[in-house]
Amino acid sequence: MLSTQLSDRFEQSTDRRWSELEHLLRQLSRVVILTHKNPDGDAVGSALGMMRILNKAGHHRVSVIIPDSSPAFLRWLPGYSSILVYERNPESAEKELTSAELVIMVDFNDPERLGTEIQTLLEKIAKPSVLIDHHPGGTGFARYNFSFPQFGSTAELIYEILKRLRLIDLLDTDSATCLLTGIITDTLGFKVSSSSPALFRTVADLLEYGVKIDEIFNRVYNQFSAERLRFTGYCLSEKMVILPDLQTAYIWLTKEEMNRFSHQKGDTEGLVNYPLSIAGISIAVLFTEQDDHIKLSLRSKGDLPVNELASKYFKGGGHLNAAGGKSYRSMKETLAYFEKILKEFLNQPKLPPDNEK
Ligand SMILES: [Mn+2]
Repeated sequence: MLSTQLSDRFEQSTDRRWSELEHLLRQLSRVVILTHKNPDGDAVGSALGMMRILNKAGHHRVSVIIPDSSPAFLRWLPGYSSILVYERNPESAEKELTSAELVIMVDFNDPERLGTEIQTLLEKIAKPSVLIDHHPGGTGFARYNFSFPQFGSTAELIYEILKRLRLIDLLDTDSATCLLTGIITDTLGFKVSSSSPALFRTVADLLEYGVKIDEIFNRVYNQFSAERLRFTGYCLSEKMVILPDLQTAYIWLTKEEMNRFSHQKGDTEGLVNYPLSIAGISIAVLFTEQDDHIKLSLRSKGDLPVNELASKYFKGGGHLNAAGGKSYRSMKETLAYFEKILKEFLNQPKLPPDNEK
């Protein structure tokens, strides 16, 4: 049965694609792994896990480039210190990309998520490129696209790909730690609906390599500063609006408020999940004021598709239960618009009856 389950996980792929990938990895040795901007645990964990395994394969020289810095709670990951941050060191990153023979992009499917500078550079150097991702609705912009939205994280997908490429024997404690961190952060600690039996088999396999799962949870989630916890308290007590009839709660924050709490990059991370712990709330949104727009982070429970809400009304997208979007209106107008379209959105006929209020 196990072999059936494995092949089912790649049902849309053809054998030819896999042999092409194997061939590429055999032929080309200088590899750069690239993530999206604002790299999260899945992006960084996937990139570092893959880097370590390809380096162990012997004939590769692999480096990881991230467009800008990642949150501090990821900087303990094995191999993190070798990462090149493009924003901080564009010359070295450009040199590395120019001399690469293969570019592997992980955890995104829209080239815009690289930022204009890296996008332009990639077009200029025109290297063979591989995309490994789990977001729905990709443009398939790489030369070889491995896009599997049925996976809850890129890290879980990479584990299956390594198995398929017969590289899984090269896994060790460090690479397994990186991949498991990616899985944990993208599944919100196995709390999303994509947490399949197959996922837990993968997690069990990773634990066989001596990964300390409690350490991952502590290092990722129990790293708040006192200021950040107070900021969270402020957001929940002063800035959370509850719309019980629409099963929705949202938090909105101005730049001034974020500055007042000596806000660090990443301090709003996870904030959007708190309202979902209220009984009867199925949609949570965080609105944060940026330089030229309002950023939306959306979360939902069950089968409420916040990615549709994001793409239809807020120039965004993402997963069923976790998505992002943008608004170029003022905060006040954005919130009014959101409340208006939310009613319309929840009244769409395909939602379950208890949401049709
Ligand atoms: Mn991901």
